[in-house]
Amino acid sequence: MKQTINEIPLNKELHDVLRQLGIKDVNPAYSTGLAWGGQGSGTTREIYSPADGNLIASVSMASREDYDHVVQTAQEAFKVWRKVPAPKRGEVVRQIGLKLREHKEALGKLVSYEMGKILQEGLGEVQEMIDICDFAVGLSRQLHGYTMHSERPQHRMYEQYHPLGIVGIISAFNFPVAVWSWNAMLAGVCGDVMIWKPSEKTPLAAVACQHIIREVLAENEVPEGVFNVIIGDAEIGSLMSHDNRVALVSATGSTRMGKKVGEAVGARLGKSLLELGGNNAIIITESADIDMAIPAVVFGAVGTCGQRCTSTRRLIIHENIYDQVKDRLARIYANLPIGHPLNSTTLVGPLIDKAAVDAFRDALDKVQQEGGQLIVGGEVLEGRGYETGTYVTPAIVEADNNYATVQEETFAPILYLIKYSGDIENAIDIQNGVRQGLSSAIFSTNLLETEAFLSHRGSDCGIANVNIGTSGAEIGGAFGGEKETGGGRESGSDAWRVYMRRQTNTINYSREMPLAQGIRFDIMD
Ligand code: UN1
Repeated sequence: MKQTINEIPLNKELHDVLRQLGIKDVNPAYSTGLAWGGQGSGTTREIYSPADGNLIASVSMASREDYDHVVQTAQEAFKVWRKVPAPKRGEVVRQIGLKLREHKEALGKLVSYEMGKILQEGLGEVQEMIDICDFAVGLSRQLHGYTMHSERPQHRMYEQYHPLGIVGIISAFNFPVAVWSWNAMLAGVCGDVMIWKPSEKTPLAAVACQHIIREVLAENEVPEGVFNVIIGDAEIGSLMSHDNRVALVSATGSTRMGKKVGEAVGARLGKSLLELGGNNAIIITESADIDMAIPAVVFGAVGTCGQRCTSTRRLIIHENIYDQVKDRLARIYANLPIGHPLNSTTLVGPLIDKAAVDAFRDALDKVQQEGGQLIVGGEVLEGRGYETGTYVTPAIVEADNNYATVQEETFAPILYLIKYSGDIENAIDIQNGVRQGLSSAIFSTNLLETEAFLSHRGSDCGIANVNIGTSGAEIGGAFGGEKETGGGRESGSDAWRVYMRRQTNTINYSREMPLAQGIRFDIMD
């Protein structure tokens, strides 16, 4: 049964938001660009807002048959899309960027309401989509390879990049739309076709994006199935990972999930792009401008309620300024405005669900058993406005980097304070002393310290910032990390290359047939 948005108990403003986004009924199992459908696997999933507990939508979960149908539609679309010149594909992405500008407010609100991040961050996420569209448009005229000089006379060599085919995109709840767009807009100009499996916790934002894109596809007579979305659980992710028809699987989420995807894709020698857990630290040295460091730390640690993969989880502070930093942070944390994410004065919204609250509480219990000292926060809020049980007070804990709890990524607002003494090398050792390697930062006004942090003996992360926090990267740089973070790079720089296959071409325009390496192979003819 299809459910129309009029049947959903939402306030008028959110009805208007869904209408503006073109959503009239909300339970498709999949969309292949121009068609919505799917019987689903028989199960529906109800989506409740973590902000106020209201039912936003129920969506059908895709079945194996639905999945196959989407793959076949994508395969057909690829035959056409790959023939469209890249700058013309860029033109379609340019129009998607324009539509996103039109719908920025509405989509930002939906992201905020469905996921729980504050409106400012919801809008920022849509801005990130607009930015990657602009980036991809420029890129559509720059998908270039090198040319080389051949060792043989009247020969030339060059390399070119061709589209891969189907790109599977598995995205996480915390960035329900932006991380998909990093992949989809680049892969789109590269000539690939996309199958997007959004998090089953935030499918509605994905449905909204598909509505926005659908208009652009129709206006440009782009075939059904260039951009596809499929709503399903882990089984769909697993089908994609094992499926030879899916050339690249780009997955964002936990290290546990990424290992499964990486293993399955690796076993069939497919390509994967993994953006997994982080355990990001900021080092504050004795020479730091503390007035600059404090707001960066607070945004990094409590922004998105600590649910970014780039969230600041560890603060490594020089012993001479440790108490000063600790006291200032504790004062700020005691007064953080925590509440409904669409309320403009709120800085901290809810966690995504009760399971996240349990993980938050468990980590705090464990770290205290290990010897950690809770300085502030750690409560689950109750009472008016907090009826969902998903609102918590961000916590600060004094801890040791070697505690098992500190070594884990807990997707919640817990900031571990770690004291260091001596020189910068000690701080860097602590910073690198975890299994994850996504983002890192140093606050220092001493060039010797900042350069040590950036040197080959410095941070081992994919992102290393100076006098900027760990989160909130711009789309222009390559985004991703080392070690258990998975090694993938998405978004800016030359990350586009992973969405294409590279081909080396050697062309002989002489009338001779010389072999490379001077090999003589004289046949009798
Ligand atoms: C993520 O949390 O998966 O750098 C992505 C940032 C954002 C993207 C985060 N631009 O925090």
